[in-house]
Amino acid sequence: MANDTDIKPRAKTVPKVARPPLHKVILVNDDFTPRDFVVRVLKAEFRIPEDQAHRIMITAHTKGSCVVAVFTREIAETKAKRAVDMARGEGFPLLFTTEPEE
Ligand code: TYC
Repeated sequence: MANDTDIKPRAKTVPKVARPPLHKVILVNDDFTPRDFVVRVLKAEFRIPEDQAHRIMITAHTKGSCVVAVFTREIAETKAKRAVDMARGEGFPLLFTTEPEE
């Protein structure tokens, strides 16, 4: 039964779960790294299947760069660094950069 002591419920609070901002890993073209090696790095470090890795490599080769994938900042930076280290180990100038997604 309604009376003067009824407590008015507050407006429901919607719990906000903030999503971490994502960062792109970008593959940059160069004139020296062999195509096969670029594909091998994409497969090994980013777990990208052969056909997709080949398409990403060709896009970077023809357009100058290509987004490989997006991750949280730390994962993007770690993967980019490991991929670059893999290339340096073989003496290739291959470059992966990271940047925040719009
Ligand atoms: N341009 C290189 C070649 O012709 C291949 C290549 C593709 C290198 C993509 C880097 O991000 C790259 N051997």
